[in-house]
Amino acid sequence: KPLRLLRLILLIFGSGVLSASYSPESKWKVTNANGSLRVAAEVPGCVHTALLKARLIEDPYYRFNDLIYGWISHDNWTYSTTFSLQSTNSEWVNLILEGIDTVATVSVNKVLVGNTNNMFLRYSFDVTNVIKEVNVLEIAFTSAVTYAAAQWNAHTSYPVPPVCSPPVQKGECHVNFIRKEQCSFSWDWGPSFPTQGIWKPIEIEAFDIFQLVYLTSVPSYGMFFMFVKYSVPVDLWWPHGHGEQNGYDTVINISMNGHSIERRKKVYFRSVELIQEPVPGSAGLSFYFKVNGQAVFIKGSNWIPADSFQDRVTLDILRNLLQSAVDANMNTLRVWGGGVYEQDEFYKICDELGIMIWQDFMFACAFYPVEESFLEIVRKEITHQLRRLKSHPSIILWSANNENEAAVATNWFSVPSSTLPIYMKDYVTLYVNNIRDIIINEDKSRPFLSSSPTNGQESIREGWIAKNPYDTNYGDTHFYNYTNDCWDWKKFPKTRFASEYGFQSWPSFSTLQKISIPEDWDFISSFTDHRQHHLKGNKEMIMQAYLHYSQPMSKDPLQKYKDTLYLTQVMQAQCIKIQTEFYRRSRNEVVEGKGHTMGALYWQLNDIWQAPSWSSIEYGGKWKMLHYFAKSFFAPVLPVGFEDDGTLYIYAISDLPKDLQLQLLVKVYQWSSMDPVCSTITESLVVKAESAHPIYKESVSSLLKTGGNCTRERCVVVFSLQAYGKQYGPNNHVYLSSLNVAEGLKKPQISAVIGQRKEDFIITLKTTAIAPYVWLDVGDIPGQFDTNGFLMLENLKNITFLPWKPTTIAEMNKLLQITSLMDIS
Ligand code: BMA
Repeated sequence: KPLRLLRLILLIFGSGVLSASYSPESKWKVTNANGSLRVAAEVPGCVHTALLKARLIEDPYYRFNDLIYGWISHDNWTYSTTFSLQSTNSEWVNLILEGIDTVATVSVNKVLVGNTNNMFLRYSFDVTNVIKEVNVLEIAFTSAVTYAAAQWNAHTSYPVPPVCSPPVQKGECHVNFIRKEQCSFSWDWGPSFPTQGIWKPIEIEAFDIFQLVYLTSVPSYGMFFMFVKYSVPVDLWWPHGHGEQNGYDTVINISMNGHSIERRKKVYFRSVELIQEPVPGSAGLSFYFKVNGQAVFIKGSNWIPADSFQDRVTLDILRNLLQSAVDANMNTLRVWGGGVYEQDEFYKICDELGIMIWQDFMFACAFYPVEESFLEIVRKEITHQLRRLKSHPSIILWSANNENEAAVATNWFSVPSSTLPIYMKDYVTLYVNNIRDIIINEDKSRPFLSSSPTNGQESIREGWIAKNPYDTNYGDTHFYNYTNDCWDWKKFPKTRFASEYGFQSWPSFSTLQKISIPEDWDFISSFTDHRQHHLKGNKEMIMQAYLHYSQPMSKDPLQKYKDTLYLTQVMQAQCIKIQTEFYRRSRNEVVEGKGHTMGALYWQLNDIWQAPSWSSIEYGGKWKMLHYFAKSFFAPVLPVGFEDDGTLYIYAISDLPKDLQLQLLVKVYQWSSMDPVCSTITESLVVKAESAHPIYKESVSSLLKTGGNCTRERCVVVFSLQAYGKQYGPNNHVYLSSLNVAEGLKKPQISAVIGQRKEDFIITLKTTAIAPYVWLDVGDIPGQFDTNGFLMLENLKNITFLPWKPTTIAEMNKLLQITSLMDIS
């Protein structure tokens, strides 16, 4: 037989790629178990989106529809299609399923060719002997919920909790028994939509001798790449803010017996190390990343799935969210372990934009079974995902799970303590003896962590499960506290690396309006309760907000509702600002044995639906106030102020590679006037490269004496870094009292004139008084302001709005609403 090559494949469906053999019959249908529902389906896609498209259901995100449509996930659906194939006399014909969600039997022409039970696996089934010219392909799903329960029931030796999601999440049970997006059974920010469907393309491939399944490279320089040794290149890949994202276009030719395959691939070179070494003056070990030999402060957030229905996560959505991360001066995202290994495009964009990825494996907040059958599919999953992803320079770390070391160490699920050793052993079996072993074999080019949070080396020393995985002297920490006053930075752990911390807020009215009706627009409503999946979440937000801001008092219920939404965003933005600035300024210091903080990843970047959550970006892409604040508190050069025992300190923070000579300008304002009562500028001082150092110290009482009749309640301190009249980094300020007791703040009249400059809009604001937290909102016109949520101290201020889709001044004028703090009391 002549030697013919490979994978000259018929892409039968998916991703809009149609082969010559595409025929009208290659359309999918999806049918429920009793045949009463039968609709056209798209591949990639899922049952929910097929039903929505067929108008058999409304928007699943609308009001309470997540509960109403629970039946969809409990039914068993079958996808079927007919496709024709050009006659092939190839030796082998495979059916390739890039992603099946999740439990299904696959048959071709009524012959069973394989089973699937792992959403994160690529399946290849041999169909050589069943394939004809015209074929019927059928993928019959079993409900993920039913399957998970059956697995749990079959596991009789001992329970593997958490069993069900907490009632407030209105979710399903036993998600840890199925290799599927863990948050699809509900989470504390997300609905329960345990989808069924074909979430990645399906292909047929025919070949005779060999096939190319994975083409991988590892981005470390000096490493072996394919068959060629590269010496250390000149142009390395750097994270955003630290250099260019250089890469090389390569052509790879693989030959065998005179036959060859050629592929093009972009390859990158960079090195990454996780440094855990003694820290002078501190017990424990450091925990920081060096990229290309340089220490990098990790700034960013945590990524969750961008939709419950993955087929709706388009390239545009990914690009927009990732660009928003970069625009907020982030250099890193953590792909959190309760979601999905993201699509190839996600990592490609991160490579291009220089966003470093802390990549979790998809295990979260649970104990997991370790039967051989479970381990076997996990091993396949890990191997597949490593081979798919390891070429990306953006991925700087593999981390085996989210919070499962902590779950075992501190017995989250209250199993009898006598049985804890079983779970500890299982933990090591899964994450160390299986997952870690595979990673070490497949990819030595980036560090591995067994969990997040973990104590790193110290956890290993303690047998992979530290007594306290939240130890601030080791590894990374997650920290949440909603009852402490978030303005009190002393309540935050001075950790080596903050990989999760956060506060909730509500999305804006324009986002909620799309999925609710007027009776829902009240902070005390069944809708408000329904969308809140974190126990006491709404109360906590309000309590935290009222510590420092006055309660919305409008007599108009709708206005009061909108004001409350606004206030939750103010609270969240301010809390995370204070906490993040604390982490950034702790970079170079060790105080009472604590410090040397080298990472701040707040929880969470994005949303899965329109609901209260910890996110800084709403479902749909709109930036919350926090995201605008992040742009400032993650700025490469930033002055940060805070009070300690009656003394005001200002630190200069710089992530730039070179020292700067700058002056610090400090102004004191009375709330009642836009003219500062005092203004001082320091001598030129050195702001050291890649560091955080104190540059100013003054007792608050003497500062207050410098101007007018200042008191803590009457005045505010504002500062910025300058050189020769040019400002470096954003303005910053310190409030000397809570704003609900501030004196002199007046209700400002803020007017706006909108002009256009090319595709941008310039909004000229004019205020009659100092205005804290000035918030510009243009409803659902998609786009971003250059700044928002700011403290307006000057009479006039120009704001730029960059629309993401063309719009007009008339539309902007119609929708623009301006709110500031004093409007709501
Ligand atoms: C962390 C995360 C998520 C969760 C978040 C907010 O622990 O890992 O599980 O959504 O807290 O509660």
